[in-house]
Amino acid sequence: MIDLYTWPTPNGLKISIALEEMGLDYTVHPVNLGAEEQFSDEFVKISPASKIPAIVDNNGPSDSPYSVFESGSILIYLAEKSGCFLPEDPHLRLMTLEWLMFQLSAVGPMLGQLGHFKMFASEKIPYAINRYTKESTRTLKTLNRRLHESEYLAGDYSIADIATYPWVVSAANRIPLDLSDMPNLERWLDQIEIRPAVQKGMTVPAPKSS
Ligand SMILES: N[C@@H](CCC(=O)N[C@@H](CS)C(=O)NCC(=O)O)C(=O)O
Repeated sequence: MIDLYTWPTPNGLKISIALEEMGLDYTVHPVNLGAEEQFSDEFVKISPASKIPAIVDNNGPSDSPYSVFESGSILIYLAEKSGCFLPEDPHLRLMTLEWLMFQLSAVGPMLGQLGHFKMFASEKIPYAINRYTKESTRTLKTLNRRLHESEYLAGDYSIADIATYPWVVSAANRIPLDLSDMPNLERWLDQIEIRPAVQKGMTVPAPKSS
């Protein structure tokens, strides 16, 4: 059984989608970022930078509990544990890791900063909003070009798609950025959206009923 420490943000949703896709049993532990629960002493032992997501695999290597932080590391760990969504073929594996790294180093950070300056900053700073709109659009156009030549980011559906999907959903629906001139990206979104595991993973953690 895996303990998942998460909150409904794109970085958290990647891991619930992956766990659902891989059919791994997990227990959800919501870490309420608004209440600053990520800074608790208990959570920092699992996630040293006080960020979600993090996991504890109670049946880790040598069958002992094993904690993993950073969403990219968690995705690679889960893919290797389950044998799913990270090909063994060296070329396909490298391609998957390239697109995964592109999400981790460009798509997520640029959209994250854009979301911050557009939605949360108390002072609206046009330079920052313009800069991150431009850089975010640039990453999305890169994905759109890639998806013109490939059905999924690295050939078959993989952890690269799982990592990128919740960020593109956020770009389209929350920030929002206009994707209408990126038809390949829209086609890819539609293809992933209908996957039952994705639909389930996108609802984790479920809102508390009052
Ligand atoms: N590089 C990290 C980024 C994780 C991250 O930024 N998590 C955000 C939520 S999406 C968070 O925990 N924010 C709380 C904080 O910064 O205090 C990863 O990919 O796991």
